[in-house]
Amino acid sequence: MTPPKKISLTRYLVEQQRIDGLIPGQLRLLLEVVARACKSISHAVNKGALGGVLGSADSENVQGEIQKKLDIIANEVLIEANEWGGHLAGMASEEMDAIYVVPNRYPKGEYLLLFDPLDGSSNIDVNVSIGTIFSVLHMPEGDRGVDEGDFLQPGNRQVAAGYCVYGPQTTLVLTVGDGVVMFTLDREQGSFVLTQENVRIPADTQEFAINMSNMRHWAPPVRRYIDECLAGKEGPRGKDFNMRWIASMVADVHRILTRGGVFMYPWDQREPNKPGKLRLMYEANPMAWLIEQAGGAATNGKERILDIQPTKLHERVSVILGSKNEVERVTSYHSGL
Ligand code: P6P
Repeated sequence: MTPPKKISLTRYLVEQQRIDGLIPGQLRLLLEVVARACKSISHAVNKGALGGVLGSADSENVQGEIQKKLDIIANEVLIEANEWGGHLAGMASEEMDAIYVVPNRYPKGEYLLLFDPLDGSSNIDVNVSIGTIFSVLHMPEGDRGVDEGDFLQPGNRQVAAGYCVYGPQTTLVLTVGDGVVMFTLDREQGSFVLTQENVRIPADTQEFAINMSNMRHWAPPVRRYIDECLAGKEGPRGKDFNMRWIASMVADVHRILTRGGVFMYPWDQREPNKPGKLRLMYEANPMAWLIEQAGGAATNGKERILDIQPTKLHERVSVILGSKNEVERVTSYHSGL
């Protein structure tokens, strides 16, 4: 029997560009450069202690979080890989306070790239899956220089979004608005190979993901939803639920894209002025688009995440995403239904 045809990321993007025009040449170049950067990050992550890349970098990022060495390495890899290609006007990263404008020594392109270079950093030193999350926007019209305001577009304006999860496999997950596809890194060939097309999330689930240690701080609608799940088949849901919490959004979202579920990092009263822990521009927006493109839903408890108009580059948001019927139930509890 002839082996199944291996379709590389490059071939997939070229064929998609030819078929539906959703991937103009510059965007195809951007996605291939990001994928190559993720391969380099995967290599560094896989080396772990052997590469001297574990542990803290003894510095803080704009979020006030202690940076891991790999956070900084991943950020530098993405910047260096993307700045010279002529496809970008600028970049924004969880690890950098200000935007990164492509230096004048390189040509500027029409796209903006936003990323969390290494999400789930608390898992790096304990060998648990982590990942890179990225979002692509179009530079607004006008031939003036790029500034932070150009990045402040709602998630429904993304032209591409994805992540690369560094786990037992290194898997790149991508949408350009025509569904979700997955590519697994073939380390022998050094290329991403198409391993899943038309990813779909079941509308119902029996699996929720939330950090239960924050239970006493949750708002009543979240507490009600989780209490009902915990009540199991004797309770109002009439079925038992399972719980997962990897504390790495990329890994939790990958599980949901693979078998369904609901992921929640809601507002809580620990820091009432913060809408949530996760960042809108380079965590919630790309993940929300992937989830919706796979048939799921993503809200902040009150509105669709992709419709939120950002006001600050590093603003945070409450996140409820995954199987559509569960997300709609949690959201309905927030409106008192
Ligand atoms: P906690 C990782 O730091 C992250 O930003 C997400 O990837 C993850 O879902 C969340 O924070 C984990 O937060 O409070 O459970 O450590």
